[in-house]
Amino acid sequence: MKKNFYLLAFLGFFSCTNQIQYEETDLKLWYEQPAKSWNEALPVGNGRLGAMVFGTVSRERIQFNEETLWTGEPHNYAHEGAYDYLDSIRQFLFKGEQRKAENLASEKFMSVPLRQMAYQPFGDLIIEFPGHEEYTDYTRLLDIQNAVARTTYKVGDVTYTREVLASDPDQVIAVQLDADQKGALGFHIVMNSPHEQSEVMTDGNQQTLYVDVKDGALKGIARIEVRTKGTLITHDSHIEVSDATSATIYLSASTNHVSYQDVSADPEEELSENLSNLNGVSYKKVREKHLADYHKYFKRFNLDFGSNGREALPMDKRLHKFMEFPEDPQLVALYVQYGRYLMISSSRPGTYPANLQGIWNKDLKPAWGSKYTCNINTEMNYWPAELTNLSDCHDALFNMIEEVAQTGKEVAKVHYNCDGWVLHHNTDIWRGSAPINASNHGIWLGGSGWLCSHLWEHYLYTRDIDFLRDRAWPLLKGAATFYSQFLIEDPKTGWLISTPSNSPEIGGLVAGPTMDHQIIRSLFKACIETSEILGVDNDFADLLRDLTPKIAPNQIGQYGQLQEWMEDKDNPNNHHRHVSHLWGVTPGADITWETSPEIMKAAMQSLIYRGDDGTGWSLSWKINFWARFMDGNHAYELIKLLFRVKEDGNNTIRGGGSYINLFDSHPPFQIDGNFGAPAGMVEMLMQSHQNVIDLLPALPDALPDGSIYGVCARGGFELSFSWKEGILTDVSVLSKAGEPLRIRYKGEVQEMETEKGETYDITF
Ligand code: FUC
Repeated sequence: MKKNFYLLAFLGFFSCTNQIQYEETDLKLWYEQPAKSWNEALPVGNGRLGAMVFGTVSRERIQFNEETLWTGEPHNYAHEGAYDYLDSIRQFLFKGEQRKAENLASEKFMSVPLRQMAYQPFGDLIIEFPGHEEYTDYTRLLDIQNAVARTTYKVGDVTYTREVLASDPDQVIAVQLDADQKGALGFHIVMNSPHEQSEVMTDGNQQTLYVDVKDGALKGIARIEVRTKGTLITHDSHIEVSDATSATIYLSASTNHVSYQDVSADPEEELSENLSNLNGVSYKKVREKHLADYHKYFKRFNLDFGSNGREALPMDKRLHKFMEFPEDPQLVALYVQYGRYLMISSSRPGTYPANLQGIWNKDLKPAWGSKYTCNINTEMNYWPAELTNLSDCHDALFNMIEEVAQTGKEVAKVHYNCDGWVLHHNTDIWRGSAPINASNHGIWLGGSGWLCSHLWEHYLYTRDIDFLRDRAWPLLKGAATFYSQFLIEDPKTGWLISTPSNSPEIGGLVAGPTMDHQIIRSLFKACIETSEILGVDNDFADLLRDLTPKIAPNQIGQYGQLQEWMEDKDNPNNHHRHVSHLWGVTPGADITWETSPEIMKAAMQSLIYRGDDGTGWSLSWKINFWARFMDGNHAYELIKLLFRVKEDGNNTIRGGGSYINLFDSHPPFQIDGNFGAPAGMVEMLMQSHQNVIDLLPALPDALPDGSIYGVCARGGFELSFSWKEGILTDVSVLSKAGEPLRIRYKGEVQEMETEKGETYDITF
């Protein structure tokens, strides 16, 4: 646009960056070279805005996202007239004519359109540093204790430091550039975008990127503002800074999305407000506010397994070393904390939940649309939320459930002529809830029930009765209402079954997959208990009491396995990544060693047949299973598989693993494993799903010493405990809800009344 000189002194913004004290921490991912690809770059995020920092020297790339930029537009995906075919589909299945059922369903029963929409990248911030082609003393790191990414290097005898953070209180991504010698900093900065319909305008110390998503109604605006005491020149295409010692760049981005029904927001309004709120505010202040805010979440929990010094290795070398010598206790603790970091960075109260890639995505056509797959992935993202003391981050998931319950009401009526609401195996930002992709796996009925278990679990952990009454109950009741009308008597067995459905994503369309029944039973149980707690809806609870024992039970098959279907047709040589019929073991609690030891044994047998390998999330689920089977050493075997190094273009390892930025690899990158594994790792140390808190139920030999602080248990308890040479040494329990405490170690149970707010030291 225009070319002018723009001196920031004029505006009165000064950043006193020389006063920033960079903290030392072992909780970091660090490297001796810049990222060669996106899967080596380091993620920052504030729940809404996310960025991947490459740390490339002469041309820095910071690829960014905003969580509401998707393809598509508000849309009702229900298939008018679908219900007319429900009975015929069921009858085909009852007669064993699966192909006919699938064909009819493909034609008449699927979502319109068949596929849902995709999450989009926003743009790239490119900062060029002329003359920095040769450099020495390079390091880059992600400090997860403080949620900052930092790169340092030297050109000649000048040390340059860059720091990037995503601030929730200030709603910006902030980039701080420093040289340790006066006037030695100079760079060119520009934004660009992979979107065909995008445009950049430069004005003074600001550049604005306008993005218009090609296939849909969403538009985004991103703006950077450069603040420096150096010389700033505005060019048509970029902003040039020279003779500076430091510079701060604030990036803000917004879209016109309001909700799944409404795209009438003015992105300019939110964006300029966020930037103008920072008028006169230094990076140091933004950083201080960011740290205080982040620490509020992060510091509630700590985990220490000791160290054998491997943190001295950069992460790429460290992972390779682990593959050879799988002892690195600090890496396991770091992985748990990295999961918490990613959760705080992708899920804040008021935002939307983490999708298949959290909030980080570089592709216009990301794998599986980077949507919300609800037959494992989305739920797995929230497994560590309550357990690792990030209960408030769970709110992001609840926001989505509330929306999907609205669209799911329509689908319940149009497809099943039922009241209540239903979600099949996927949703997107438009909250599609009808069955998508193909009838052999899209018609799966468990999405709504599984998501509801998160609302109930939130209550079990927090005992927040207002939440249960005002937010959870209408959703639980709606989902259970649907299933109570949808379940139908199986002509062969007389049991109530879920049909048509499938056992995710194996075996095609069937009548009565085991998983659905486990989910529905658990939901009914939660509803009956809620009705008792709140003293409401007794008649509805009575209906569920009547239906529950009629639902097809877990069955043991010919190979000693837990049957995945009504018929005893499991193939013990099938190593499929999904293990859905073990839902009742975890995340459900339908099957336990105490309540149903035979079924538990059969479930374990099923998992042995399935084998140890799998995609990233599958490995992570198996860590959780082995923790519940109380075999910590087997769980550790899965950790070894999850820590296999995956490098772009290196296909020697076929299953899941970890990229060198510790992102979970399906492959490709999918964030679920980053969340599922931490839950399993912590469940090796503590479990609370059996009306008792179990200490060290599945401690692997590889983690003989350690301590944990701030881990949460159902009943509103927060625990801290330590162990040495595999033996528990001390335990203290904070009672946040005044519930009675039952706690167990090596078979010895202690029981006591507690008072809200009191901490109890327990000795075994
Ligand atoms: C389900 C899984 C795949 C993948 C996809 C996003 O379809 O079966 O492995 O995780 O979701």
